[in-house]
This record gives sequence, structure tokens and C-alpha cells, in this order.
Amino acid sequence: MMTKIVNSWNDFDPLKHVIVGRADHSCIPPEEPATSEKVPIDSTMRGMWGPRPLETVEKANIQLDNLVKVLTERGVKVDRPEPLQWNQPVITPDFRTGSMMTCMPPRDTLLTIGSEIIEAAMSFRCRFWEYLAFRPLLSRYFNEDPEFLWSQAPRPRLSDKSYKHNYYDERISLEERLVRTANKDFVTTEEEILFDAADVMRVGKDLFIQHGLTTNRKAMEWFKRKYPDMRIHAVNFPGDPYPIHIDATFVPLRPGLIINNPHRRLPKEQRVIFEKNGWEIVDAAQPAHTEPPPLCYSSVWLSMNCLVLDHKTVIVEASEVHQLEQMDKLGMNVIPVAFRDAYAFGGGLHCATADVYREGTCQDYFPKQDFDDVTRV
Ligand code: ABU
Repeated sequence: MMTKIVNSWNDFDPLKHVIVGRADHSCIPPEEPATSEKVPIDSTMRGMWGPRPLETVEKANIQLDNLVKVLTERGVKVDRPEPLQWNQPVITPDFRTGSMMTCMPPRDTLLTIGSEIIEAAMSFRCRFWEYLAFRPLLSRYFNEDPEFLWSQAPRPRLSDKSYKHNYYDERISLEERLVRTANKDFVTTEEEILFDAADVMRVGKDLFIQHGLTTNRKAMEWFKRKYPDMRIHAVNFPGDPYPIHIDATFVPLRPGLIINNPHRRLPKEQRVIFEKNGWEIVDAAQPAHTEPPPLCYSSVWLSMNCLVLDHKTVIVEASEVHQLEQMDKLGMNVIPVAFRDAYAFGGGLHCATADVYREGTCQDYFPKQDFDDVTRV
């Protein structure tokens, strides 16, 4: 009896099976070359590291468990990772750092492309072993699904050569950060392949990959060689001073429709492929909150970090009233789910999940290619 377990080509076809992360044992990692950026200078998190307060872990797990319940009630099968004791140092021949982080956001670690799941080549030293939390699941999929392709991108060494020395100078103004984003000047070098899975937007035959703090050009070249029959696009959002992950910036809701963070608009010349192929890009609604929750690395734009269940149904964080309303106006049935207590552990509803199975096949959503596409790698 053949069992097909893994299949997903985009973020909008009917979701049938998903991984939802866990917050257990999560730590705030010590500063390291790739991460010091995300802690604002005046934040109480500055210089702080170690296990997250237990009551916050418990609250996050309550909301993660509730998400599982909502999904299960709608017929979506849910698997969970096995958290490690994250409060252990990571020591390799090339570096040492004081602790690991979490397995709350599987979206950063696992990238599903068709019947393949790739363990990403992540740039944070504290996330070096994170994939181990998902190994029991991937091992089971491998045993049960004869078509499942289990892959790992080349393991990065994350030596000092992988980062620009002194990139994070505390005196850098916000304006200077924006100049750097526009110039595609990021903390990582091109020494080795580096990417977080959450920087990859999957739209059938096309992968749109954000070039930013967590993903470099070499990764895009790797994708191009790995998938010669797919089209790889490099996108960049100059309005984002901290470009980490595409899923609070540029989010597809269904074929032909994307919501784009209005502070991080896709530049005109990079929009051509969408325009020529009849896609509509609309500004996402404003977040309902002016600040992220305490001890959170992510921005208030987790408001748009939604989980699409099918072309007409989307889960949105319950307090994000403007985003809920916009989804409704865009013709989506909206399921509000409280999730802010989980944000600090690695992000929103999309971050906290990773696709295992969506119905559908690899479609060409961008058949018109008779123009100069500046995004094409
Ligand atoms: N993991 C998504 C975070 C993006 C943001 O902070 O806006």
C-alpha cells in the first residue's frame, strides 16, 4: 500500500497535513554575528540570554495547542516536533555559542517543495542543531512514504568568514540600515550557502527568494542548480531595515493575489513578472498593535503572517482586527485564532507551521515570460 505523505507546491492550495512547532525549553540565545541585529539598542532583551521565563513558555504552548485543535477540527492532520533541551552550548570546530533557541517556528527550518522536504542551511549559530527536533517526523515520513525525498542543504560551517566583521555597529541609523537593504549589503558573506526556509515563497514552478539578512545569493544559485526545471527569482524589499523572512512582507493568499507590507513594497522593476501574469499585489492592512509583545524578535507585521488553509480560507491572529477585516473584503473566510503569546518564540501563524501536504500539483502561475525579468537568477 503506497502512502503519499509529503506534497506541497505553494502556500494556498488546500492544507491537509502540517507541522506545528512547540515552545518547550526555548531560550533567548546569546548575541552572535548573525543575530545581534534583531535586538533594538534600547530593548530590555539587550545582553539578555538564557531560558525564557517558564510562564511565557506555558502561555505560548497553550496557544500553539489551540492552533492544533483548530486545525484538527477542520480535518488537517497535525504533527509536532520533539524539542531538544535548547539550553546547551553549540560547539563545532568553527565556533562556540552559549545556547540554542527553539523549535517553535518550523517554517524557518523546513522547506517543502513537492514531495521533498529540505532542511535549510541557516545562518544563526544558535540554530545549528534545530533540525534535530524534526528528525523523528522526517524519519517517519521517509519510512512510510516511498516518494518522500528527504534532503539537507549543504551544512554551513558558520565560521567567522560567513559574516561581515563589525556589520552591526550600534551607531547605524535606521536610514543607513535602509540604504544597506537597498544596496543588498547584508551581514552574511558569500562564503557559503546560507538560507532560512522562510525566505522562500513557493508559487508552483516559481520560487521567489528574499535576499536579506538570513539568505544570500549563493543560496539562490544552489536552488537554481538543484531545480533546473523551476524558475528562481531574487526579490528584495528596500523598505525593510531588518529583512528576515518573506512571510511578514509578501504573502500569497490564492492564485493571482498577494498582500504586500506597505512599508516594504516590492520595487516597481521587480513587480513586472506579477503584472505581466495578471497577479494583483495589494497593500496589507495596518497592524492593530504599535509594539510587538515583550521579548519578541519579530516586528508588528506578524499581523499579516497568516496561515492559508485553501483559496478561500485563512487563519489570522485574533487581535489583528484590521487584517481580519481586509481578508474579509478580499473574499476570504477568516478564522481568528489568538496567537500573540507565541510570537516571542519565533513568529506568527505561518512561522509556527510547516507544510507537509497540500492538495494540488506543480502549476505554472507565471506562463508569460517574454520580457526582461530582473528578478530571475
Ligand atoms: N519571521 C518573520 C518575521 C518578520 C518580521 O519581523 O517582520
